[in-house]
Amino acid sequence: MENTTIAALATPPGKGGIAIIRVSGGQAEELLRAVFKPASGKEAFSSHLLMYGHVEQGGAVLDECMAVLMKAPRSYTREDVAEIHLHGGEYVASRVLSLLWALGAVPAQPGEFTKRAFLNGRVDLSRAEAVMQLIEASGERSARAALRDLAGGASQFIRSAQDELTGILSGVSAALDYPEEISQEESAGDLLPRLQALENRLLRACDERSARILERGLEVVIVGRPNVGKSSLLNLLLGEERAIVTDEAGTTRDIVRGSTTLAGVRVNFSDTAGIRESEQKAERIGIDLAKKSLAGADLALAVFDRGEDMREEDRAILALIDRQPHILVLNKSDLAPNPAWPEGLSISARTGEGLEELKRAIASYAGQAGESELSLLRHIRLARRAAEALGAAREAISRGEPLDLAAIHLHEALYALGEVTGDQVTDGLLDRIFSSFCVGK
Ligand SMILES: Nc1nc2c(ncn2[C@@H]2O[C@H](COP(=O)(O)OP(=O)(O)OP(=O)(O)O)[C@@H](O)[C@H]2O)c(=O)[nH]1
Ligand SMILES: [Mg+2]
Repeated sequence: MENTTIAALATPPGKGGIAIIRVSGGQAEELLRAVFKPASGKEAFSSHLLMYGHVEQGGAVLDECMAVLMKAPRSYTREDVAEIHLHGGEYVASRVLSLLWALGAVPAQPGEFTKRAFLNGRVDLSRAEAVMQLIEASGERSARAALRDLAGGASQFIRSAQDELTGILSGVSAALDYPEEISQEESAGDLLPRLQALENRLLRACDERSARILERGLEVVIVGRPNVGKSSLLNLLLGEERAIVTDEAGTTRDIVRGSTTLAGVRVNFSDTAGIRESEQKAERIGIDLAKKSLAGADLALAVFDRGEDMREEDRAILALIDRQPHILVLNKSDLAPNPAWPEGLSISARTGEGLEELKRAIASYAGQAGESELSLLRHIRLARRAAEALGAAREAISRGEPLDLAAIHLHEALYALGEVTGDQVTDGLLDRIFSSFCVGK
């Protein structure tokens, strides 16, 4: 892999102000010199100097552009890197890329620039992943968490756990090597509290729910009997006419989705078919879908028509949502209220009254998303695996088993932590992680 020089469009395809082609590898300078003619010879092709000039093919000018050469190791990949900043059109960019392929560059795989940065030791794995996390960030909170990891947040947390664990392991090795001097009881008395403390520290950082909300958004499903104003509410929350609204019961059948950002967190709404007994095939399927999405949601907005009496169908909804996080939304507050409704949040999907309060209430269900030391699900799963191995080691020691057994569990824990930082990785794992990146990153 070190022998190949990769090239790719680093900016999104399509029309734009500029299109940047990035080249990395041993041939980067040679390729840049072959396609780019600087306007001034002075200091041309000095490292980290932005040059003005033209891209040429066989003497014909393809574009007027800027270019820069960044010599190893002071580059994104730690290899020689060249960037060509073209006018942002698809045609010119693809012509220049074809030219580079013809000269021996190979197309970069998704995430390959960042993968090279990792393999060349410029960033550890958790920081490489933070690059992707930042690109994918959908709101302020996920961006903040990504920046923290990019600055080394997750990696520092894991490294300090690794240090502590290595310390514990050397104590265990000493006890194993000198059984006459250190009795097993003695070392157990010292080990158990340290293991417990480390286990707790790791577990405190394992908030899977928050991490999932940060990565994919808070899943909110809107349910209720027909005609209470679910689709109207979806449209109001999204600020656009996404779902069809009519005064006929049973308008919505398919699930209508839409996302927005509330208090820095991405929220994915699903509007569903009104739940009732129905003879209509399509409507019945819609109702089944509604019940299924309810089961998978982080939060249910149960919508009722405040202007009407509570019906059997409303009671069925209350029973359905009873066991999961929900907000009772009493819609149509612009109409004369029927006083018999339970406590809920009054809102009018027609006038927008109560909307801000509802948004705040929804955002509060995102909990501590982005506040914990680990924010990527992959990291959290590994930290939890490490904590479980520490627990197994503790139990083995408490049962009075030989220390060798505990040592095996401790090595398991160390291995899991190493998978976060990339000290322990397989090619398969790397491929899995970097293939989710975009080409050119
Ligand atoms: N007065 C008043 N009417 C509303 C309000 N919200 C919705 N409506 C009306 O209630 C009717 C039903 O609205 P929808 O949003 O289609 O209701 P739904 O719950 O999605 O209905 P289904 O898709 O059939 O289950 C429409 O005529 C809306 O204009 C409100 O806050 N006040
Ligand atoms: Mg509807």
